[in-house]
Amino acid sequence: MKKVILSVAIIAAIGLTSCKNGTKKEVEPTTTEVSKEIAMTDLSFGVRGNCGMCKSTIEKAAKGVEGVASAHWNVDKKKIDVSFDSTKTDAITIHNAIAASGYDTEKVDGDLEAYDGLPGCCKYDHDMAMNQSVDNKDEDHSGHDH
Ligand SMILES: [Cu+2]
Repeated sequence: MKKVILSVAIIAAIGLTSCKNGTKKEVEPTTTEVSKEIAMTDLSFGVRGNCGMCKSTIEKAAKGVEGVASAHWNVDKKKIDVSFDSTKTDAITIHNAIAASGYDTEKVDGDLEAYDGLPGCCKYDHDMAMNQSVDNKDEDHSGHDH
């Protein structure tokens, strides 16, 4: 008789825990631990844009790609740094996502319809130099004395 009661109790306990799991959804931040174990690929490339609003649009577009862990666009350098899981996505997918939001990248021209929908301050110049390096020695020979 005790056995029966025990098994009923066990079943009830299982039922409760599984119910708990059902309502919990995927909010548990176990992914932070996992992402540390996955080898992340760091990538940076040029993206045109003007201001802080551009920054949030560009970064949102990049982060919208599954597998992208982080995205930081630099308004001065016109360049984005992304970190992504190369088993889930690749560079060109991220380029395309940013281009779809209306912004030119080094490899893909921004979608013109999306560009038209951008706020006035964000209508960047399509001839803007991107991926500007602060210590750019390529073209500038004024710095040295040979
Ligand atoms: Cu802007």
